[in-house]
Amino acid sequence: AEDGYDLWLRYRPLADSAQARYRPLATAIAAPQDDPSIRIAAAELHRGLTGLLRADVPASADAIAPGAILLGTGGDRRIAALGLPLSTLGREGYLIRSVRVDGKPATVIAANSGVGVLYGAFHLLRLVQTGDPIDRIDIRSVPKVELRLLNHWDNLDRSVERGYAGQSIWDWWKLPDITNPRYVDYARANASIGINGTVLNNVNAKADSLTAPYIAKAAKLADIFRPYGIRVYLSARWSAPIEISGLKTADPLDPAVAAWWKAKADEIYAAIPDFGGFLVKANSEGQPGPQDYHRSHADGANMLAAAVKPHGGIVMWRAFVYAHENPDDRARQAYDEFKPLDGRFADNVIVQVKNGAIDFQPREPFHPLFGAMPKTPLMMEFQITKEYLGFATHLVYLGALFEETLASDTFAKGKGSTVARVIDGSLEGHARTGMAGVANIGVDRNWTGSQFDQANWYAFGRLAWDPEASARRIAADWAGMTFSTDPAFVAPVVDMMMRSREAVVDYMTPLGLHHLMATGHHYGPGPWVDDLERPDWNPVYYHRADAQGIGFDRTKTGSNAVAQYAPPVARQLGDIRTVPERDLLWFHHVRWDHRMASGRILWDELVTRYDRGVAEVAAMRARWATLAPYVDADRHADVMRFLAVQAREAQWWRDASIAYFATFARRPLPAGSPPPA
Ligand code: GCW
Repeated sequence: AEDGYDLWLRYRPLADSAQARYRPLATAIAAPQDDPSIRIAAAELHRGLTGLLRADVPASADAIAPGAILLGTGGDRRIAALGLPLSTLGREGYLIRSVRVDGKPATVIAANSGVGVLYGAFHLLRLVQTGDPIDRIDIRSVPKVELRLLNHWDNLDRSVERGYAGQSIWDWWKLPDITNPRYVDYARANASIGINGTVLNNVNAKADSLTAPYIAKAAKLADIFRPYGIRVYLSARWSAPIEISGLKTADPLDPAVAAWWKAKADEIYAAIPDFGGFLVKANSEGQPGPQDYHRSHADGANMLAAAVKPHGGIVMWRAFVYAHENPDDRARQAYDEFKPLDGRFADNVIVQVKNGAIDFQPREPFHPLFGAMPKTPLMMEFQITKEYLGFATHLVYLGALFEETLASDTFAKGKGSTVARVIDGSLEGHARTGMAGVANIGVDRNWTGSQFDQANWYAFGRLAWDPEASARRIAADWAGMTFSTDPAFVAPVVDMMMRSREAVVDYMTPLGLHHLMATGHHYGPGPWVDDLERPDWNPVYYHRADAQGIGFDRTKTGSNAVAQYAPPVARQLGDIRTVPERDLLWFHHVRWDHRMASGRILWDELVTRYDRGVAEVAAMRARWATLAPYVDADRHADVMRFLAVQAREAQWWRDASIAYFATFARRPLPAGSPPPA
């Protein structure tokens, strides 16, 4: 039975006609055996092509038959003889070309490293999986972003913070002696989409993860991942020197503290020579940090950075801070704390910023820090796991969300200063660049808790490689590889995926509403909650509904958070006449009878959007039902069951939200509204 374990690397036989087309173009794999990554590339091609073409496609060191696929780096004699332009590919880029070798037609996959060749092999496989022609090809691909990382919020007891796919795949008790074949499949899947690093443990870190036994466990995983081009990183707990070694302080300017971290870094690098570095959540949500000692984020980050610097390591310092004193607007805090530090971070520090200023909502305007710290490399943090978007049960394609943020224009250096260009370093001239995704992976057979959540892992990797790639194209690749390449299947599924994001916005938090989820777990509606210990945890703090209207005034008359954006953006968002409706209630407190673009008043529009979200899920469900002929019965039924839950819960969101907001608006439902379920 199909259970989704194979992800997008299924390699089931293509249709007979397609097999016949590809077979002469994939007769054998010629690959040198001395590079571990190239050996893996050859093995993957062998496995993939043999499955897809139902023909043995042998891998060997030298034989060049007509139709061979030749792998290698510029160091190989045969590749060198082809005179390919490898010099601009960097370490990870690759070329795939139709060439002639010894007079015979062949396809070459060439790069400057074995990992580059491996990426190219996965690309060639994708072409075959999705039915793209591979005769006369000439592909050049170079990643635009240097660090393409998963962040696992995995705890050492194997629970996963905000994880909805079962326990952590890291079996800490059995490591390092016993390893799971799943670690290899994890590495294959990540390499296939260009992910080159993984932070193994939760940012809410335990000091234990930096002790000798855990370093040995992490080292074992690093050994497994290395030939797949994946480096291991660890989240560091700020107070670890106190907790592990009994130091009196964790003050970053105390020489004993700096010496402790230096020794710790040396110890880690002795076990993991290519250790990537540390990820740090400090002075946020009660975590310890340098501010406990009246030092700045830069003081903290730079001290750690000095410890890993001799080994080539980096520090990723998170800007997700909101803290102790209650600010009048939580959305302002990261900018207020970090912007003044621009230019004060060491050159091996990169500041990791969430896509929006609150917290991974179904929709947030881009974070105002993007474009605002030109002297500091900023990396993106997206959340692949759907903490605020219905966990693993709701079908929401996040490619659309990621793309929307990346395409947003910061106007930091005039028009065209997109978030993507901040992230890829081209806007401000940074070589150090990165994108992190909070992983949605667990021990469930299908890895991500649902079939369609695999698409979010996939899309994250592809967009990290190229932040300007099209989410729609990526969805089409994924759907073709994962289910069926039949256009009668792909077209409606891609359409459904692309619309699914707007659907969840509509039925949970339309028109710029945010943070209305139930307390703690964030599943289901809770807009009425107003009794939590901190005001900025309460949904009422965010929607601010009253008899006059609804929404958070972030303009001059309110918190003025809008002023954190570059002037053209601030002007547009700060003016109720020009703000896009999708962000309206994020920035403005708006009267219930405000006239919307549709001609409806705000209250009616709000209700209409909630209805629209519910209707969209009903349409998704009806559509998926018609696609049964293209999908194996098990996975089809699996998705069907999830959509039934989503349909019910979209109604729950709508009915609960409208009933609650009606107590302020005191207006009838607009004519034609469907009755509550
Ligand atoms: O989204 C919030 C989550 C916390 C998380 C925190 C963070 C890891 O609710 O679970 O903690 O953000 O990103 O640090």
